[in-house]
Amino acid sequence: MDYGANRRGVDMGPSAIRYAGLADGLEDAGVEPIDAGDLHIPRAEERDPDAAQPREGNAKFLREVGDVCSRLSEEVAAAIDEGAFPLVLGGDHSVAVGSMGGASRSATLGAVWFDAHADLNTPESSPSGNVHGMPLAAALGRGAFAEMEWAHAPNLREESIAYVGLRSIDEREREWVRDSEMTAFTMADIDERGITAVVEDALDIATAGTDGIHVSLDLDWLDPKAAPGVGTPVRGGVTYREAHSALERVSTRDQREDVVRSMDVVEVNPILDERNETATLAADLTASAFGKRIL
Ligand code: B3U
Ligand code: MN
Ligand code: MN
Repeated sequence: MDYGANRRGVDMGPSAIRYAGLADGLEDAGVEPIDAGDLHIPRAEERDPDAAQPREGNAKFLREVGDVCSRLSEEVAAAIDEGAFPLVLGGDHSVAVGSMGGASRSATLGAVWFDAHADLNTPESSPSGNVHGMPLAAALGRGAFAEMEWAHAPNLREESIAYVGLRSIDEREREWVRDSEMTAFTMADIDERGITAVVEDALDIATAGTDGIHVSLDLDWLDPKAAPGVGTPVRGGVTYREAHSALERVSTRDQREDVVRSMDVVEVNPILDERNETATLAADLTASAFGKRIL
């Protein structure tokens, strides 16, 4: 879906990622992929973005996002119950509310958030009204989301959330991240300490005291040179190699400790992409996260 994004087109992300060879990459990683297909998403043109506004603030297509996330949450919870691993392809980042809602239903959950942005706006604070800038606030039930049952991820632990690669943050978000129990590793931390050490720390934080973790990969985490096909590119992101290294760390940890419960890969926008490069990168990084290696 693209209800939560600032630019149209991320709804085509899943097709592009599939076309780029996701299933083959997962098989190379030793995984048996089952494609559960797409959730039905009514066309945005037929909907009024302002039909269900919160009492205060602005959140476009809130009803539609809520409806999709409720259905997604059911699917994710059912997949986990069946012993499968839910890999959710966005779509814009608001789908993560459904992923984390489903994954935290029967387990305490931490999260590693690979993103340029903090995604902690509430409808009251959002400068854009785009829900893709709000999924963590929604899942934590902050601000206007407190009253929305679909938004709240029941057992997501704030102190077990770690950002990796943060570099674009709004004023209110900055205060909230500082005041929160979350841990933020910014691009400056990666510059200083290297991607490997930072990702290991993020995994330590997310796994400590939780039953498992959600991994959320927003493609705008990468530098726009490596991932041009995103709606809100921000210069100064991680490189192609750093990104692979990071997701390889995730899989190594998971192979050792079986900690990853769910993952989403979001914000690939084929309209803005160059020859499906960003979708291909998304597929390759996902394969790395599931254990695909060079040798
Ligand atoms: N923080 C801004 C920009 C943004 C957040 N996430 C994305 N863009 N992709 C906002 O609109 O909330
Ligand atoms: Mn995001
Ligand atoms: Mn982002």
